[in-house]
Amino acid sequence: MTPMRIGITCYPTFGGSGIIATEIGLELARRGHRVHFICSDVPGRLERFVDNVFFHAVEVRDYPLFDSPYALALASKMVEVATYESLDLLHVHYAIPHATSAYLARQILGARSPKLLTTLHGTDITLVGNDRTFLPITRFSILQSDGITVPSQYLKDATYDNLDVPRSTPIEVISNFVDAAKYRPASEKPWHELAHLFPRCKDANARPRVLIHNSNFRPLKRVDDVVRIFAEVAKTRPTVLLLVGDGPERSRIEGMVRDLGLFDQVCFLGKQLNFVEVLQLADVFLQPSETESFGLAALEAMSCGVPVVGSNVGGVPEVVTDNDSGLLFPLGDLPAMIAGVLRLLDDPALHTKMSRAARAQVESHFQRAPMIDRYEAYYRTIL
Ligand code: GMT
Repeated sequence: MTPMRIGITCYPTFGGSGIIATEIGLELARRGHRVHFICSDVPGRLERFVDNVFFHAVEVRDYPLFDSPYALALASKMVEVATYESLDLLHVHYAIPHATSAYLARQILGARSPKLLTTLHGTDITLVGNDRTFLPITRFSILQSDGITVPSQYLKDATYDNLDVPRSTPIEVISNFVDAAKYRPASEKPWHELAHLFPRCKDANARPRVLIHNSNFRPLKRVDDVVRIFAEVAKTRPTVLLLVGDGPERSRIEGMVRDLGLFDQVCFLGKQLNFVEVLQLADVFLQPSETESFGLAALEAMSCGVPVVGSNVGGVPEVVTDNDSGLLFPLGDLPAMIAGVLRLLDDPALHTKMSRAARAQVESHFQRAPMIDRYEAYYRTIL
């Protein structure tokens, strides 16, 4: 089949939307399509010098008179790349402002315009549901797209409900996915590989249990709940906590950990591009979020055979099956989450069962290749 020329725009962060956009682009390039990333910076997981992959930086300059908005710089860059590279399709991730910039670019390009696919990810919809500042422009830009995808049925419903999008508007649910060959369970969990992070637990014979959390440390991730769960569990079981990621809540959480006297048992790993080896060493992944359209971080943990304990919110139950690949509880129910972690730590048979179920669920429902097949087929339908 004819290779397509595709432009991809995403936030170049360590967040799930950037990871999914990058993985889609890399896999499409491996399949022979020409992929142009149009972003403000190189996405974290984008491998450089890959055949068929090109990167175009959106430059947001400082001017003395006016703020130079990213949305306009992006629209201009989209026009440039679409013209020079004869793009067939623009695939933008996260509606605000990417779908709006793409709309503007397409108005400028007129008949030469590429088609537009918008993938919604999470707060681009749920935030607009609560704070209507961007409602008209987001709703309009989404409706101007030739195709819309979401990673969960939950986000599809939220888009209809929160944005007042007519239910007759087609929205495809294409799940997020993981590279299950890379994110796989470790055959053993050698504690010595982590021991140096926790000087007080040097004794190789006394392997503590490992809890892990990975997020962008925004308030909705409720990282303080992660710490509270850990603090309670660590009172009676030798346990350490690994915190991956960084963001606005990091300093407050670090202060909280120190105030609770837990600093020796908690390691802040900061932003990590590749932490699969660390994930493989964990016993439980904690995700007490206020909301998640999907929860890609939990899926990566499941792929490594790490069961999830967290809140039963948003699209999470479409990813984690309660009592099978993890334990889900009402938002903020910390006593229940603590009891859930203790159950998993104290019952090795239950832990093994859930670990295997988590991995099996990834293998049967969340593999990369079938999801890219669906995106590829959807691109062709749109075109
Ligand atoms: O919308 C956000 O909060 C950011 C976004 C991101 O870039 O990670 O997260 C959303 O998209 C991810 C990828 O589809 C999902 O795994 C996250 O659950 C989702 N976040 C929220 O819904 C809060």
